Amino acid sequence: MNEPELLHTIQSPKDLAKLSAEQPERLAEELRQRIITTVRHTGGHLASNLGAVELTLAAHLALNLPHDKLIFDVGHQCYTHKLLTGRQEGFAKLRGDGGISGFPKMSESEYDCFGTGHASTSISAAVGFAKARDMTGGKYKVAAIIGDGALTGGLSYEALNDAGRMKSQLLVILNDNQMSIDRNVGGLDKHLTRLRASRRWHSAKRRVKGGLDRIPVVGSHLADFLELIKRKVRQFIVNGSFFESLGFRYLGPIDGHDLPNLTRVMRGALTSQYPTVLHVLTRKGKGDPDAEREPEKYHGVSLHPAKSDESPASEPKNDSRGGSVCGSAEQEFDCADCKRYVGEALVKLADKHKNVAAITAAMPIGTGLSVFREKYPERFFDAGIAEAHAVTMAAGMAAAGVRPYVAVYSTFFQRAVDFVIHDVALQKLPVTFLLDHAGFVEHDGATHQGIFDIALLQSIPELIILAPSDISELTRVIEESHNINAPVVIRYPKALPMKLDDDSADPFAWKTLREGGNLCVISHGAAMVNALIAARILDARGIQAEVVRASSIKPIDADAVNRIIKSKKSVYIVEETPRLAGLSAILAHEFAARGAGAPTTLGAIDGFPEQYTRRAFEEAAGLTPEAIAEAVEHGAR
Ligand SMILES: Cc1ncc(C[n+]2csc(CCOP(=O)(O)OP(=O)(O)O)c2C)c(N)n1
Repeated sequence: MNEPELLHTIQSPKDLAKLSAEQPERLAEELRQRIITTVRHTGGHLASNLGAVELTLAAHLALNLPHDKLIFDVGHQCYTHKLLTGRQEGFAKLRGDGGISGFPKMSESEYDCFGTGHASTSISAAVGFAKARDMTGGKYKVAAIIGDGALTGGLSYEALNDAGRMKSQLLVILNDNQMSIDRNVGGLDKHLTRLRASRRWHSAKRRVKGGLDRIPVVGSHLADFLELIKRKVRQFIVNGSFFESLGFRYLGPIDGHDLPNLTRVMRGALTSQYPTVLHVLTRKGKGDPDAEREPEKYHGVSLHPAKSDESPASEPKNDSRGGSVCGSAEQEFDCADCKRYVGEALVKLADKHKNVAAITAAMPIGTGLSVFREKYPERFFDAGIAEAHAVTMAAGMAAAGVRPYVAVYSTFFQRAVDFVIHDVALQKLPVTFLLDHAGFVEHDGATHQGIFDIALLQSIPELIILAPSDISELTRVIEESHNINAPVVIRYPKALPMKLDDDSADPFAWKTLREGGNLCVISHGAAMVNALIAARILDARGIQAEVVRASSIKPIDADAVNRIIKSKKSVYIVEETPRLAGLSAILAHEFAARGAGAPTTLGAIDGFPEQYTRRAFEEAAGLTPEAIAEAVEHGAR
């Protein structure tokens, strides 16, 4: 007979107290199954969540939430936490329109005490909570869960360095699965490998000690002797942990899937009145044979439209590998994911030029660079989750005569802006930045939007910003960028149509894709195709609008702007931009400088777009072809 489900009886962490001693392990299995079945339908982060089930459940058993504070890093492993905190219903629509976020979010639940989506923030935030507690006489405990991948991010070290001198409770739970999205990189990973090895030594020692204890008299002496030399031998093997040298207590490593022991040790660790690191070993993808075998492939599972509600998404895709999403354009244009073509274009460039190098920040698959890594391993560099380091390292390489191409997502590039200004642009170094997922980003929600890069970069002198709107143009400007002796940003969305028009010879020249009357629509990037479809809709209504492709955002094409000002009555800019920023802001200024009224922006975004589908986003922003046509027609009247 099947036992009744435990999970549905857990509506808040308080219900965990009602479980018998054996039930938490059954609950862990139910959580794991719920995550597998849901994520296969909704898409989401599979492997990371499966590895963190026991870890999260143990934290819930050991802490008193929401009084105590549990802070996640990246947050992509928070599904168990969401299922235990009253969100089982919303979980069925995870990451979809109207569903819950795939990341912790303060506005979603009192149990999400700190939101996240970008890596390496948890220890800093936890230090903040602990300092606030100590300052205000609070009594709560603070714990951060951080992966070994997120620990490669620089902010983690700044926080560890600060926290090491604290003399109050702060628990850092290191979720070590030896993986970032891909294999983890760097010196700290080597150190963790040594610490992991100490676990094998510990368990061997425990076995020997247990055996000796059972031999009367001689055994206990020998065991004492063993205890005596323990510290020396441990030092020899582990050579002191990095965390201890910073002032932390270090516990572990322990098995992250042995729930009873994990809970016991975590409870103990939380009694420490000093900053403490608990090193927990987990297996990414645990419980799903495919995800265990290929955790990098199953890090994120893309939403594939299931054929029926019963059929799960068949082919899981990496975080960023999902099927192409061109929004409205998909029905009319042949669309594809950009990253594949970016990878191939870079390989071609490297075939031609020996000085070409490719850099990524922990996302070789997500940015399409894995093909480059295979062909040119000695010219490929993974900086870890360290976008700022990737940028300044590229500056150093460029200063030494190499032509580096740095491929990162637009949203993660945000944290490297000072380094772009100070190390690259100021020194006029020819580094090319390839910003993937620029513009609106589906499903991951507010933390992952790529809408801010133009706003953040447009004021930087010397920097060129190119925004191709089809894959043919994208690969061409990558090739062209090698001839440009200046820092260049090439920004592009996850997916684009293959070809909208023949490429212009000059990457800086704006091109008229469709002739029109005295109306003009200027666009770039993912929005371009909807502007074209809108012009066709208008044509059917007897209204002719010119459609201009603004391939270069900085510099703008001054000749094209002068011509448009002279010949057009109304000008519209169609782009995915925050209000008062982007090409719209640049053109408002340029038009005013020439004595013309500012063009009208369609699509300006107020606030942080949530986890919409592309279509829902276009509807909310007024960027569907119909909405664009409507607005232009209205202006024409
Ligand atoms: C600043 C930043 N850069 C890149 C990413 C993309 N990213 C999401 S998860 C991840 C790997 C995280 O590895 P780890 O912390 O070990 O967690 P695991 O998935 O292994 O549990 C990366 C690189 C990000 N979220 N934030």
